[in-house]
Amino acid sequence: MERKLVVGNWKMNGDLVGNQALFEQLVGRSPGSVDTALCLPFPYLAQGQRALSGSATMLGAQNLSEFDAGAYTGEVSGAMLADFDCRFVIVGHSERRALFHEDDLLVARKARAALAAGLAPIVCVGESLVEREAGRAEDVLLRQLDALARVLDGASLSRLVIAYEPVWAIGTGRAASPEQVQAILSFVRGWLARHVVDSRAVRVLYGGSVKADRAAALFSLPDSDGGLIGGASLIAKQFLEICEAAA
Ligand code: G2H
Repeated sequence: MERKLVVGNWKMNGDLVGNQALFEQLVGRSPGSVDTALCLPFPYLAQGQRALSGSATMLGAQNLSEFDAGAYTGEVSGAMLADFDCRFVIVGHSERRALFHEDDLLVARKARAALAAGLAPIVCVGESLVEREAGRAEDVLLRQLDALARVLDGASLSRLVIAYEPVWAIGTGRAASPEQVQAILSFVRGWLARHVVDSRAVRVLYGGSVKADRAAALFSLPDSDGGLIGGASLIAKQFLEICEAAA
């Protein structure tokens, strides 16, 4: 896709005062030629909705329930996120897969719930270090992607955003090399081409220790449509420089 997408994933960080300062430093400052979004913790969505209203930066969340409504204590539905003008929701982040036991099919059902609520799910896929070193990276990706195709039809798959996030490069400072990233982005593109009519319409992002100094090299890869940015999205200068690198 022509326009790159840069998404900040704040993870479980922030507070009302600090968020406000960050919004003031960010809003209206990202380049107009790049799509940007911030995925906030649930309690701060209302604050984000106010702060981002009228700006080009879109709002997102980091998780949602696979269910629509009902007796699911502690869950948050896609419709609730849409009520706060969320456009995106991260689904199946490796931290949720590893720490909260989300499996491939649950992730796919959450993606389906997001689409039903009119949200664009940013579905995270990626292999662990052990899996990579065993030469199984593509097998793992295939398993994660195939689960999506078991739950979603081609038209629904075409509305996903896919984020390749190698687990070994997340928050470790150990970013994957551009060659490693391109190899997997191309693999994901190949999978999409077999499942989606207009596979080029699907954005494929990279995430994992992206910092301003490496962003341009990653964004210029042939199969890159942008990035999912964790730690660096909490620092306005870093995040804006990353957005500039995508322009
Ligand atoms: C990967 C990424 C954003 P970070 O989790 O989702 O985080 O940039 O801190 O590695």
